[in-house]
Amino acid sequence: MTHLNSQHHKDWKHNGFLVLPTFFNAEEVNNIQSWISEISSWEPTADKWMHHYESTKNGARHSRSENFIPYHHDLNTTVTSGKVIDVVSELMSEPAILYKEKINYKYPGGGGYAAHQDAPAYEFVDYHITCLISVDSATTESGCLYFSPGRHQEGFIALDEKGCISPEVAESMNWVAVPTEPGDILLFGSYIPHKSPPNLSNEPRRIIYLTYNAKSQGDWREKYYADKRQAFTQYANDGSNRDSQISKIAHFQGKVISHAESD
Ligand SMILES: O=C(O)CCC(=O)C(=O)O
Repeated sequence: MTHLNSQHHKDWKHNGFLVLPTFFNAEEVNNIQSWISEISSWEPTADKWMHHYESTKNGARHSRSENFIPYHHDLNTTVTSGKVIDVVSELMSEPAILYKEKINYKYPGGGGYAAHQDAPAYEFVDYHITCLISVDSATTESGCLYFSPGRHQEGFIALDEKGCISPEVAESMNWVAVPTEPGDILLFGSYIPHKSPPNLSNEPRRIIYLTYNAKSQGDWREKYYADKRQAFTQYANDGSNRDSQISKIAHFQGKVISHAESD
């Protein structure tokens, strides 16, 4: 079954991102919302899923969870079979496989993300497509994504020491807000520049990000998380302060705190 028409393909090629409204129906959205709540209630572990926390105006909150797919049967089925992987494979013109997954919670007062491309943080394979599932409304007030249309064809753009697009160059770029509603998906490649503001609303802005690579390039998911865990252990000990990041690039602008500080 195909999910995309020729206009979708044209928009994807031209802009480097694509919104498919109401990809999930109301019942599916309800399920996804309750799965996300379950995952966020899991106690942190040293070797399975990871949670990250930030300090907000309402106190400590989750900023991100990742590496949860092997431990949640229903979400696992939803993202590794059926229409999500089908639509990503359609855009890739070949079968896709999950590379990594995360939930960015962005609770009220939660931090934004500086202008960046994902490719510098996604190692081992040179191209990825991410399928964003809007769990809540993402508006300009609650911190939806902004993209710079058409700038996905230029390779790395003005990478600075943080792994982001240098602020001077980012300032000169054209940005469009891409709000989404619960059940919408937003697809984007790993070279498209994007950013998002903090959540200035009183509502959560939870989003799931599912990142895939071409299956023909191998299954890197376990290696990605083993490598990330090892890198963050090193950051905690090398005095570089990089353990205050939530990714290998320093794009997150919230105030990161540890699990101990979140209690
Ligand atoms: O969730 C957001 O607001 C943006 C997240 C993002 O760009 C990222 O995690 O790389």
